[in-house]
Amino acid sequence: QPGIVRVASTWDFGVAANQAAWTVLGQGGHALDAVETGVRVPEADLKNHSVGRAGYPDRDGHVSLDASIMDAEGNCGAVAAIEHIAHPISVARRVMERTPHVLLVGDGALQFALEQGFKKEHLLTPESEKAWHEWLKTAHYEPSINSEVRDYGKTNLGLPGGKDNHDTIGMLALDAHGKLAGACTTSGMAWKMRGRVGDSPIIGAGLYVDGDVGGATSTGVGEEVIRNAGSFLVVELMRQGRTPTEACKEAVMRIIKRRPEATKTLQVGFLAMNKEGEVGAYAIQHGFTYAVCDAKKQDALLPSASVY
Ligand code: SD4
Repeated sequence: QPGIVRVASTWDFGVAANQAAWTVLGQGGHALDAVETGVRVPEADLKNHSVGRAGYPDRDGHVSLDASIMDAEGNCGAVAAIEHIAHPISVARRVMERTPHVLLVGDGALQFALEQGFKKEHLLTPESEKAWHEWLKTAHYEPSINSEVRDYGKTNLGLPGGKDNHDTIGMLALDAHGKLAGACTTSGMAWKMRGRVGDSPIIGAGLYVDGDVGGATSTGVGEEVIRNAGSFLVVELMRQGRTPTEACKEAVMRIIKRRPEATKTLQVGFLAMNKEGEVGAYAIQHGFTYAVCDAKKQDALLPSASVY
């Protein structure tokens, strides 16, 4: 009997991204096409300062993007610190499908994208440039917990630091053929050091999919996720029998256990989907949200449970 067809993604802009993914999934299309189509929406959104075009730059003013994509068979591709390409997720997919490699970075990733026919563009918008000039006045790097507008009720928990610092999109989909796929794309932490790479393009950190078990993706301070091989950990915990929510919670607790003090004031959120299409999430801090779309819930936005 046919199983559930579903897509889930991080944060409130996941709603629009899911709807785009649903145009593929709802017609019996493939999960891999769905996640690529879905995350291209926030990549193109000029109001979103943490993904793709209009993403906030690094401290030297360069918009540098990270993205990864993975299917149920362990095929994967990623780009890191790529500049001037509006849809890094599509370059990541080309890395997966047209090279013998998994990850291309920086100038090499750009060269490959141009060879593949992607257009070289200026991605720093006047608004993002203005925000960067504002930031330069203090040049104080302190990731905010959640973007203010997305924080349910509390505003950055009264903590210092900039707003709109992060909000990556991670997306997981299960198609009518019973296949899972995932994608993750971001401009990374605003005002990061030049050359800094986060968790999003690191397979096993920001994204992991295993067709026998499920998939996971993450958002928040990538350094903490890389340190703990976060998304791989979530999938392995599901393999051991945890529900998606239990697995996300345990991975969050592992991150906190490693650095109890530092993690009091930073955000990491995980989103997971098992191969039955069950979805769960967990975050360190209050304020993480995720969007779920299937034939019944066309555009549900849900608050994640959290430690604080
Ligand atoms: C990073 N994890 O580059 C990304 C940023 C992010 O929500 O997720 N923001 O570390």
